[in-house]
Amino acid sequence: MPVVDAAWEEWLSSNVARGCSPDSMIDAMVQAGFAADAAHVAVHKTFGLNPADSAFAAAAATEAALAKAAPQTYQYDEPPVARGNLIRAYDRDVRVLMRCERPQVIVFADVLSPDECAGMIERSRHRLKRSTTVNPDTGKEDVIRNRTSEGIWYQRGEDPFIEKLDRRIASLMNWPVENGEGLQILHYGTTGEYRPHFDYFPPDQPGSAVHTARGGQRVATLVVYLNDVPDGGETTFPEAGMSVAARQGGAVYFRYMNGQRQLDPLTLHGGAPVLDGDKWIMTKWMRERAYG
Ligand code: PD2
Ligand code: ZN
Repeated sequence: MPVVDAAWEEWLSSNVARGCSPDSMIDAMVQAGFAADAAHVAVHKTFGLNPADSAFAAAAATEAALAKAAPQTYQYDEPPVARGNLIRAYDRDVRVLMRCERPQVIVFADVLSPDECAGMIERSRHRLKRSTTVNPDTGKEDVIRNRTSEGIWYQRGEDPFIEKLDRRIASLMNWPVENGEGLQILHYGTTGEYRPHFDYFPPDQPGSAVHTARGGQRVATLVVYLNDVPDGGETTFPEAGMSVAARQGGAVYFRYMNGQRQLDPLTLHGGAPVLDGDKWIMTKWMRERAYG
């Protein structure tokens, strides 16, 4: 189990300064392998609150502490995605269903056709491996309980079909295709979930440097739903009180790094437990520079 060393103390204070909520910080620490009570104590000490005092949990105390921390607010500059209700993305017209400004989230329909979704599932089904999560201390990929799914990665442009999807998605996200990581396919069975997390690599966690050495920080994500999920499996944004249902061919885009390289804590997100059936998604993460 990790310990609250100097790097974690730095992470705690910078997250308080950025305006993260205590709950989101506790979630992130638990995701990184801390016991819930240890995370709870560390977070509340950083907020200058006494963890033994039951009043500290009261919303008023939390609000006061947040106000005192004088967060450096994330600046919402213009996202790169085109305006309008229909976007020509390389070889396909993609419909916009919803746009949210804070955090920057866009929901699309028709990113992939039903045949393309089925083709992606079929070519991936036999190659799945249990998914991993980045260990914040070491930067290595660990299999942990917070992510109960199986997945595979495709190399960028590894065959003409994958290359077409890489180009379509880069065009939709309006970000260079070279800055994209390879497509990842994930499969969740019933009860499978991915607890709330950030897709960016927290700058103050020791393990992040291993990942940002190639291509820099992640800037935005596109999650494409490859099947309809009968119940559960939404992509949730707990800080924004928002969730997106999985509809075949649809997708959710979210952007978390602005032009000043600030990171948006409101993009905390997760994959809710699948309550009926299973769930297939395809994810593209974009970096600030070429991901060579
Ligand atoms: O499965 C999802 O909806 C989901 C939600 C959030 C997947 C990811 N993040 C991810 O793969 O990062
Ligand atoms: Zn994610």
